[in-house]
Amino acid sequence: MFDELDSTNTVAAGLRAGGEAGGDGVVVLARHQTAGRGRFGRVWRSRPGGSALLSVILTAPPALRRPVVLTAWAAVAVGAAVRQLAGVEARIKWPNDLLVRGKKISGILIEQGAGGEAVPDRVRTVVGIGVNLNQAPEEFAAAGLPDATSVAAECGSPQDLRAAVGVLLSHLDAEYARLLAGERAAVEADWKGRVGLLGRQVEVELADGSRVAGRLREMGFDGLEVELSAGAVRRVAPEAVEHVRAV
Ligand code: BT5
Repeated sequence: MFDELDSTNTVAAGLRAGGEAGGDGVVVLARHQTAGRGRFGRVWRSRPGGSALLSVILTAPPALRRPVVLTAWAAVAVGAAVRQLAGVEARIKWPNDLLVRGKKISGILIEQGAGGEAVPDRVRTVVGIGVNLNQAPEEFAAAGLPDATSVAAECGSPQDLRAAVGVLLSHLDAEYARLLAGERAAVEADWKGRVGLLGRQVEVELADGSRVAGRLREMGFDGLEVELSAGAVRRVAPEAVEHVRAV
């Protein structure tokens, strides 16, 4: 646990993979980050004590190490923590945001193989999680983030950082235990429920810039099935999907 560092993901990736400090299950926590990152070099904003900021180092077995599985794991655990802390349900916005009433309460940043030596047969993944805890709506507005929210803004009670982090870690542990116990389908079902788009008309934006529109017939770690207007079904791998939106 650090008072201040640049980014928990950067520090976690820099820990020696073979050593105890950089081993499986180690969590790097910070009260404040001076260079918090989102995806594609975007900035993750926080102020001291305002957010839960942490990175988990995982050397997950091959079946679990796909980013879609690990992002879902973190998102399901954050969703359960937000429910426990704020008494509200967070929805997952593909691929890595958690939204309450349409506003972003948490973001997840998965980085694999960045900066760490490989453990034989085990790729190291750093799962970075930021959860907004104590920011007021005015604070977000002043920071240019009108579409952000926090646990305190949702439930009206200021959050103790350590207690909130404890709740978050206990859900991360419990969901990871489910994955390791072979209960991938249970985590997948929770993830699917929190995405909340099954059966709806959606537009899927693919990594190559193309779009697929239709009814989302099924979704899982193995792919999305979109029923096109003519009745044909298009299957896409989660890795090929940039965004999924209801239309
Ligand atoms: C994310 O990226 O949402 C992943 C954020 C991961 C942050 C954690 S904190 C611990 C660990 N260490 C790090 O350095 N990072 C991880 P992305 O989907 O690219 O979204 C970034 C966008 O979210 C920004 O461009 C803003 O629009 C918005 N944003 C920034 N700070 C925010 C906040 N506190 N709350 C809500 N939205 C925010």
